[in-house]
Amino acid sequence: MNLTAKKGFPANFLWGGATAANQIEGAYDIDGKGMSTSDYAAYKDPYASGKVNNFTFNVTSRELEEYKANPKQYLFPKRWGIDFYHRYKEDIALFAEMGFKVFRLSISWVRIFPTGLEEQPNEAGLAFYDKVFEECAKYGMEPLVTMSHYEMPITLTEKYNGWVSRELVPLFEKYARVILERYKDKVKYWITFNEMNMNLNSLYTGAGVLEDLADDKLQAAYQASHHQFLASALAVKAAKEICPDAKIGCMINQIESYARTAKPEDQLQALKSNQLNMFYPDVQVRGEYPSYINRYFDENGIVLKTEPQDDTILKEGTVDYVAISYYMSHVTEAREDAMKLAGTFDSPIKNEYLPKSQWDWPIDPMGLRISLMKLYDRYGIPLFVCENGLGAHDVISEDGFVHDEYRIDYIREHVIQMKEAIKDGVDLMGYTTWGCIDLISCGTSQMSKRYGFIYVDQDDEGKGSKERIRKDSFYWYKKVIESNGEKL
Ligand code: BGP
Repeated sequence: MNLTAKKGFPANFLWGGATAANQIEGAYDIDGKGMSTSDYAAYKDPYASGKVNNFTFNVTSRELEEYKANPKQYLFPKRWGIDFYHRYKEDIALFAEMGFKVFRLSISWVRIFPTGLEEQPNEAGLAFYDKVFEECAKYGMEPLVTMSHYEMPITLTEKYNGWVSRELVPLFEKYARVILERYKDKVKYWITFNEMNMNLNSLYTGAGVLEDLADDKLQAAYQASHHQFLASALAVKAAKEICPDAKIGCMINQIESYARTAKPEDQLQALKSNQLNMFYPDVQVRGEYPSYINRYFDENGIVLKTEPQDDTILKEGTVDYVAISYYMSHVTEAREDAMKLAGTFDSPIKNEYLPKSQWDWPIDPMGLRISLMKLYDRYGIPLFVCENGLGAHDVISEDGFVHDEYRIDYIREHVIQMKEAIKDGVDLMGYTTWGCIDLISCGTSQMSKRYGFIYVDQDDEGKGSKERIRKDSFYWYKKVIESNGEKL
C-alpha cells in the first residue's frame, strides 16, 4: 500500500511536442511516396462561408475526381507541409534546445507502402524515418510514433472506400509489423490510431471513407471503427512480440460533456455523451465492447459485420496506456440531437463561464483535470496528454519577434491542471503540446492557424521563406521543462 500523496510531475515526465506527417513533411511526391488521403484535402477559405470552423474533414467522390482531374486549380497545403522532410535536422535541434524529452510524430503509411497493396516496403521511405529517429537519439529525445494520423493510401479509398472494408485490416497489420520490426531499437512509445473517436464526424480524414458512397454515415463510421479496432489490436499484439519493452497506446480526442443543468435528464444525457466518447478506449483498454453500446446500435439501426475471431483479437490486443488530445469541453442537455453532437466540434450550447479561441473553441483548462481524473478512475492505466494547444493568428512584431503571451497563458493553465490531476493520484506519463512548430491545420488546411513555439514563415498559399523563428513561448516552455513544471 502506498499512502504518499504525489507533489507534482514525476522526475521521468515526458515533456515535448507533437506533430503529424501530413501536416509537416511536404515532399509529397518524392522518394517513392504514394498519394494519401491528406494529399487530397483542399484548402477551403475558412472565412468564405462566414463560418470560421469550415472543416475539410469530408471529401466526396465527386470532389476527389475533380481534384484528380484539375489539381492545378486547387491548393493542397498538406502536400507542402512545412518541409520538415528536408529541414528535420534544424527542427529537431530547435526542439532539443527547448529540452524536449519526447517528440511525437507520425509515420506516413504511403512512404512505406505507396498504395498499401505492395508486398515489399519502400526502402527510401523507411530510411527517412531512420534518419529522423537517429537525429532524435543524438539529443536523447524519445520519439512517440503514431502509426496512423489522419491519412492513408488514397488507393485504398478508391478501391475499398477506406476502413468500411475489412480488407484494410491485414494491410495495416503488414504495415505495422514492418515499422515495428524496423524501428524496434529506436522507438519505445507508440500510438496506433490518432483520435479514433473522430470517425463520427471526419469519415474521410479519419477512415478514408467517401461519405456519399456510404449508405448510412453512422453505420459506416462504426463499421470503419470496428475494423480499426481490429487493426489496432493486431498492431498491439505484434508490438508485444517484436518489441516487448515498448509501450503502445490508443488515443481519443477527449471532449468532456458537461450537463447544462442539474436536471436529472441533462445529467443522464451528459453521462451518455461521455460514454459515446469513451466507447473507443473502453474497447481498446478492456478488449471488448461495452454493454451500453448495444442499445445505441439498436436504436440507430447499426448492425456491425463481425467475424467469430474478433473477440479474441480484441482481447489479445489491449493497450498499455491511453493518450488523449485535449482542446475543449462541451455542454449538453436532454434534446433530440444530443447524441449526434456528442464529441463533435459543433456544440450549439455555449458555456458562459469559458473564454474562446479565435476559432471559437472554448478554453477550459480545468476540463483537462476533470478528464484525466475520470479516465484514470475508469481505466487505472497510465495516461498521456499527447495534444493540447492554442491555434492563433500570430504576428511578427516590429521588433522581429512573436510575442505570444496568450499561448503561454493557455499552456500554463493547462500545465497547472495536469499537475493538480497528478496530485489527485493520476498516473500521467507525459505532455506533448500540439503543433510545437507551426504546421498546416488539420481541420482547415490553413497555415495561419498557428500552434507552435516556433514560427514558420509561410502563408496559407505556401508562400514565404519557411524560416524558423523562436516565439516568446519557446523560451518560456524551455524553462518549464528545465524546472520539470515548477517554473510556470
Ligand atoms: C487534432 C488532430 C491534429 C490537429 C489538432 C488541431 O484533432 O489530431 O492533427 O491538427 O486537432 O486541429 P486543427 O488543426 O484543426 O486546429
